[in-house]
Amino acid sequence: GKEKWPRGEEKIWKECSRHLDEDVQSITKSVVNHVQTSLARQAYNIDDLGAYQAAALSVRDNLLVNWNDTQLHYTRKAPKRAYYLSLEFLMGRTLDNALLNLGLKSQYKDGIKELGFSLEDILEQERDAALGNGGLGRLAACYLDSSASQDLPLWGYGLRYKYGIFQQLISPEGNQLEAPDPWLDNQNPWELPRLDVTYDVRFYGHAERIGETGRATWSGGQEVLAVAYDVMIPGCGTKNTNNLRLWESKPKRGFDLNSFNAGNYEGAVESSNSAAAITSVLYPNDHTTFGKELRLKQQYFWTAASLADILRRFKNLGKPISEFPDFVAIQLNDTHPTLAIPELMRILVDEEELRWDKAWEIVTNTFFFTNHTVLPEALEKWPVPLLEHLLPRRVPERHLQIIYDINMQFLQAVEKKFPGDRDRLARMSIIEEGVPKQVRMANLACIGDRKVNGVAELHSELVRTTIMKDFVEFYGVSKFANVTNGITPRRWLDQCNPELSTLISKTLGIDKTVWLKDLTKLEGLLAHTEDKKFRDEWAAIKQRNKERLAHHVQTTLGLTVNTHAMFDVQIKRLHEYKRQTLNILGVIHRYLTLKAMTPEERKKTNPRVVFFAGKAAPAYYIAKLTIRLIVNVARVINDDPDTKNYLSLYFLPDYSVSLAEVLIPASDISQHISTAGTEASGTSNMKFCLNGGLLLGTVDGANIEIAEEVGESNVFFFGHLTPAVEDLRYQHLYHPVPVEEKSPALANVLNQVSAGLFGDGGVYEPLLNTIRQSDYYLITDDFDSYISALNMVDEAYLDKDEWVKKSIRTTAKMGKFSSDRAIMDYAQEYWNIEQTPVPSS
Ligand code: NTF
Repeated sequence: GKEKWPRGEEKIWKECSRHLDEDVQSITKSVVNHVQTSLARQAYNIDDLGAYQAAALSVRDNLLVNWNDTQLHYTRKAPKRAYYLSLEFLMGRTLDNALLNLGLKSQYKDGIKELGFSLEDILEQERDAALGNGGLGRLAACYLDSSASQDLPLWGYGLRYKYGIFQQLISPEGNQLEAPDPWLDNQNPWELPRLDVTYDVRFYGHAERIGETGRATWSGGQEVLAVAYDVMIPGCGTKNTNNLRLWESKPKRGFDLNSFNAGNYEGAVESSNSAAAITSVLYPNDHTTFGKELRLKQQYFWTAASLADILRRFKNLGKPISEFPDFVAIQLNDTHPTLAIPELMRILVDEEELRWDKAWEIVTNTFFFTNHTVLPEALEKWPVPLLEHLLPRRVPERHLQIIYDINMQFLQAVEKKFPGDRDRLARMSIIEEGVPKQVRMANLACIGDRKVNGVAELHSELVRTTIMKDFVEFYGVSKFANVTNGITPRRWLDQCNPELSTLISKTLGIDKTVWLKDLTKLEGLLAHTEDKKFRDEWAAIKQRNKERLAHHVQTTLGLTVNTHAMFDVQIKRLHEYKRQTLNILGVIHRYLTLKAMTPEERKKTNPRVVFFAGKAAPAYYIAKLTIRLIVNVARVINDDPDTKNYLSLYFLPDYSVSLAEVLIPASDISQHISTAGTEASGTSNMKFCLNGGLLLGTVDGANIEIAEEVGESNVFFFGHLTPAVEDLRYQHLYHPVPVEEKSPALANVLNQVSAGLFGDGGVYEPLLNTIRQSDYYLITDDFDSYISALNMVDEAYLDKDEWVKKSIRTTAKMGKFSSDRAIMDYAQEYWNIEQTPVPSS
């Protein structure tokens, strides 16, 4: 018979159940309790870090009350669920966010104060969870926040890297150095180890086909254990608390007994090390692929464990396997989890013993795929020999065999629709011919999915007309859609800019949870743009945010920032397509222009402080050289008595989510200046605008939709448009025009760098040559129009009143860019899942 739950008296369980601590007294009590019984410390030896840990554990207890209720509610209601598979979740800090979402911040502030600590100080003790590179990983984090806030039954699945994105240091010469990020060293109060939730994941070994059934068995090789760690994701203004499940790899047995018995002790330990290595580190590449075996192992380990877990949960429902897509939707965040497609085929065919066609129907109704870039170097391809080696080794290799089978059926269908078009078959094939052959993951993802989407209107259109053109012609256009990215207004306004949040609530006359969950309500601010008192408060908050940033720079770098200048910010991964070079060359141009002025003329200019932050992939030479140039230009400019009151420049090391939270609210203008057609969306552009910073950018990614919302008169656009890019690149190659002719101003800047104005010019030659030679990212084409745009920004800033109005209008029109809108779009148009609010008991 069925086991009876609960085992004891239900009444007792209910009576003893934990509830949220809502008053200061019980909060103080629970913090002290954790100091004593979790940390084994006391009033006499507790410092800020200890106080942070105790407070975090106490908040975690509260989160768990909601988390448990949510999971039970989802289990009982058994709605269709969505799963977000992402190799990256760039979460940042948790404590402040959890307090705000639980609505307990002021109580904790008081409680902590009674214990003699300041909440502000202890919040600073938390290390960022930096399990991501940039926009793709932060987007995943925003979507988790929105899924909980919108009561959607969604779980994230990722890897629990022991080391997150590297710590960036800057050497005395201005070079980026990388140090590991041991973020788990102080224990992580936000995760729940689930040592009982484990799966075996097999690598290597061999597969044996079973007669003509199409099935196969797979055995031998290395078995690794996947252990679950759960991270609670609280929603705002709701009980719903979702789950992010991160897998850690462990050796299945302490070590390999066979080697040990054969006297090979080292070999035995090695295999256990190699299991642990799988989740040891996040790959720090952004927009490139390295084809490393360990990365492929990560991808397979993670997709296999996640699918096994999803399948187990589905099976608990007792439904026939054919109903799998009625209860499960899986979103593939980029091509990283694409091996989930052959893996689910393997499970359905080999283990569930379904016919191939039936299995394929399930698979293609389960998966959805988001593409995040059209840059060719970022499109994942795996060498066939690597896949052969990693997954079953002997012929026929199971996953590879499945991929070949999928490909064969697919190409037959293509051939039927476009008879004799061999070039088309070669382009659409999952396998790219060559030495070695490669598996094109984007093709596999597209073929194995229900729907493909890009992340902003322009980008989705480029997906349809460039990288997926053949597939659009084959499947029809309706399979290829758009979901413009979004950001969570909880972290990116309420948390990072509390004063502005308060002013907005006061002005709109509504509780913050209302507009934080329906961001279009911000439009109500428009009615107040003519109110001088409101504008003054708005401007005063910006000023205080600038002072907060200046204070941060003072305490971390020991440098004094002029807070009366315009704050101009570009923060993102260093990449040629993002064109930090255009920015720094523009700064040099400004410097040279100022130098040529008389002191009286300079006084009439608009003082400007330029901030850069961002990491370069460790092997990306040109990006690292750009950092070096920025750092050395900063040294010269900031020291020049002629100009330093009018122009200064800071490179803030070790960019992170937490640093972004200080930088973004302080910006007057931010730069999003990618070559048209290269930045799929961008998401920091939305964050700056939400905080009343204006946007200087190219007609690219989500900049376009931001301008549509706020009106073109409130943004500063420049540069060539996407359709011109290809022709310009062609001209650079076949009809080059010297920089001197194209832009004398730019030529002068380049020459000054070469001549050594910022230290040994020779060092920068490789960087300068990318511009002087093929100039793939069109710096020479856009430079003059960039400089005019900067001048227009200066001019606009002189009219302070009008500037503040623009700032208010910008914030007011950002409703569309809430990640709540985006997640609801996925829920309704893709996953077909429903809001499942947990009743407040
Ligand atoms: C990034 N893509 C894009 O470059 C950004 O424009 C976009 O905002 C984010 O994704 C989120 O959609 C990638 O990081 C990757 F991996 F695809 F190259």
